[in-house]
Amino acid sequence: MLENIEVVRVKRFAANPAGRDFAVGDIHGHFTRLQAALDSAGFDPAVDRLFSVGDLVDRGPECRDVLEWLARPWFHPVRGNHDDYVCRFDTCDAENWVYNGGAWFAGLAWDEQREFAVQFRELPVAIEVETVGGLIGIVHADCVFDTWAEMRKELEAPESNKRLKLVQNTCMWSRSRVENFDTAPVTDMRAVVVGHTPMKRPAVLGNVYHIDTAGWMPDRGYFTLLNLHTLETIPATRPALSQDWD
Ligand SMILES: [Mn+2]
Repeated sequence: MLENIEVVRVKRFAANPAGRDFAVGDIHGHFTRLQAALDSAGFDPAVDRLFSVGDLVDRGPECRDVLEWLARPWFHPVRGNHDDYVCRFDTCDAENWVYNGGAWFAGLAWDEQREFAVQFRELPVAIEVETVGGLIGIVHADCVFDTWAEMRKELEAPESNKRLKLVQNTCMWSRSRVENFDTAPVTDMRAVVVGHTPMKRPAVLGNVYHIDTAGWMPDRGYFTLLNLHTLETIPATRPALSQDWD
C-alpha cells in the first residue's frame, strides 16, 4: 500500500509579475502536440507558467513522459479523473480503466506504477491563481457550488469526512453544467477554468471557461491556451482541421 501522505487538495499561486500564465485543456498523453502549442504561443519557460486542467494521461502515446513534465517548475496541473485512476491504481476498477485508455499503465512494472502513483497523489484537486483582475480557479470538470469558497471548504475537510470523496468526484467528473447549459456563475471568482468535456471551440458558461478543445484527438481537436490575465485564447479561433464535428 501507498503511504498516507498529507495531500494538499487546494493549492494557491500568487500572481506572476514576470511573465504570462496559461491554462490548457486535457492532455491525455500528447505532450509533443502540447509543446507545439506552447511554441506557437511563444511560451517562455523562464517566466511563463502553464496550468493544466488535468487528465494528463491515458489514450495518447506519450503517457510515460508525464513524469518529465511534472518535474518542470512551471507546469502546474490539477487532478483529472484519469489521473485519479493512477492515484488509486491498486484499488480501482482496472478493467474499466484499461477500457478508458489505461492500457499503458497496466503494462508498467509494479514499482514503476507505484512511482507514478506517488507523484500523482501530489496533484491538487483544485488550483487558485491570483491575477490582476481577480482570483481564477482551476478544476478538472466543474465547481458545482455557488461559490468557490464552499467547494474549497468541502475539499479541505479531513480524509475521514464522508462527503469528501463525493465532492472530489464532482470536481473531477461532473458534466451537468455543460449538459444543462447552466450559466450560473461561481460568484466569488473572476473565472473558473475546466476541461473534461471536449468542445468544438472554447465555451464560457456563466464565468466558467471550458477549454478542452480535444488537443489529444488527432485530426479533430487542437490545444487551446487560455491566458489567465486577459482571458483570451490562443489560437483565437478554431483552426482548419482534417476532420470536423457537428
Ligand atoms: Mn476527464
